[in-house]
Amino acid sequence: MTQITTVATQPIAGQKPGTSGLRKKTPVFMGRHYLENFVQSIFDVVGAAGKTFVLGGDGRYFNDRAAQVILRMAAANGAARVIVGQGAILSTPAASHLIRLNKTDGGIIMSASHNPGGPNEDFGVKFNMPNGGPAPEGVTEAMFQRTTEITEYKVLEAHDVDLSVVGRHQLGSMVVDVVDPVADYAALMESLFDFPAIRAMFAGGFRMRMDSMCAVTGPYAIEILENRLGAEAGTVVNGTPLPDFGGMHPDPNPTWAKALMDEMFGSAAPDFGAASDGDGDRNMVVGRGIYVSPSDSLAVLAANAHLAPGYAKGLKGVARSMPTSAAADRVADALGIAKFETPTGWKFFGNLLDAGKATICGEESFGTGSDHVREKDGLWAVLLWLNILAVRKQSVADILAEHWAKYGRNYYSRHDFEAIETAKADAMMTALRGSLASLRGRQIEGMTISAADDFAYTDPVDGSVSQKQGVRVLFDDGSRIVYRLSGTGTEGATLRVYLERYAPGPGGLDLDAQVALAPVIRAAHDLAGISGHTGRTAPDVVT
Ligand code: VG1
Ligand code: CO
Repeated sequence: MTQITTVATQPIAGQKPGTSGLRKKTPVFMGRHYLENFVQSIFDVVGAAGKTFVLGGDGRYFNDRAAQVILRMAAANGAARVIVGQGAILSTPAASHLIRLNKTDGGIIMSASHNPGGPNEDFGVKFNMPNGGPAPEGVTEAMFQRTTEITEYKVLEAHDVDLSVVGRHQLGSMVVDVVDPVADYAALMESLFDFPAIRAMFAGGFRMRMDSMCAVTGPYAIEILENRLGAEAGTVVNGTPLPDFGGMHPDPNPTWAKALMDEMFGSAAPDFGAASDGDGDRNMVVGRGIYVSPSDSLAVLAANAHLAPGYAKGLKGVARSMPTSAAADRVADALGIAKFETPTGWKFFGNLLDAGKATICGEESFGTGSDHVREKDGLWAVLLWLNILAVRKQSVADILAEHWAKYGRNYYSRHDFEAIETAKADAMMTALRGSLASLRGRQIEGMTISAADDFAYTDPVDGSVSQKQGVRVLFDDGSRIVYRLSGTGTEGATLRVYLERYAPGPGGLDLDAQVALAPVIRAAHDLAGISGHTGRTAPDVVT
């Protein structure tokens, strides 16, 4: 027998979703009423009665248990049907696709993305809308409000649903459809890219390394790259999703994907390398002996997307997050298409994609995607790169060199200062914000500050306004510094400093980015008083 129980509860402080959903330490999520309060708040805001949702996660520790709780709560709240990835697994872009494909009322994704997983690491839950994209600020704010006043939640008393095999189950009066997490996504990729051309490139001896970092993309990458495109067996490494990601930190950047970087810069380097993050929405691409900065990757993809069948008609527009370099803007200008600058976080791209204003979007944090789903999509970016390489028959290094020669180069780097005491980071940002009015005209490191502000965004589609999205300092020579605090961390504060400098070419295009940016980096430390406020003189992670 199954029976709906109403459990009395009390609000738990601090259940406030950040840049992408609610992220906390796993033991916090596993604490009494914690997951339940948040899930009930989601259902209270979006409504569950008679609705269909998608459910899946990145496979981290607690993913399987949380899925059972969410299913029982969905059933108790009157949902009609939930589509779950087999083993409760779904990459974020695959979940977005399933929401759209099945025209569901949204979906719940269990992931803390790049944050490490395990009993003492991180867990997270995010809600995606019927368009497949992350809930916008208005909705996440309503969910947070709900968590502050919740008094009860509903759960069905029932056995676990067997999620290990594909098929249909009944949970109370709700249907649970367990689906292959890869099949529909792989079919979508096949509809966008020239698989025969890429297959021919692999058959011709092209070699790549894909590091799935023991996170969710392994099964997707093995099916698509090895099985469908014929890349040699073993192309995908760390391809089995593990609850603790094998102890890896599944953040695809040169620091955390060091093994891949070493291989790509070594003597036996393959032609192309890539890595993706915990939930599969982000990517790093590397050529033989050359690192592709995410901002440059976005620009190259925008400039060459028409070479892939799915984008042969051209792009409607290109959108980038504010801290992302202006390299993509130059491509948009050259193509004569619209360009957009949004706050950090994929939720801000959704309206532009839905309204048909932009086709390709990207963030400096290794996220790129298009209107094929409403999330950033790591494997999509890898496949678009492969399609471009198959058509142009050039190396990654040659493609980048040609790109810079044509558009100039936006030298770019992000410096992260992690686990700073929150009060100190806040004090630094407050002081910086207080100094903005006086910065204009100031000279530093041979540059003159032409403007300084706190980025605010008015959504061009629905008119909603998002304030305080990051401090920008602009210089007369086109250089730029951006400061903001991370909204995805779970320990103290992470300060992100984004550094950019433009070199028009033809000379000065092949410097090391840190060397080219040295004056901007010094100015960034000076202007914000980073060491005075935080005690830090050097970043923990440089990308
Ligand atoms: C970071 C990135 C941001 C990205 C977000 C979620 O946010 O900077 O660009 O959208 O992570 O990505 P923050 O607030 O820590 O800077 V994912 O793939 O890790 O969910
Ligand atoms: Co992610």
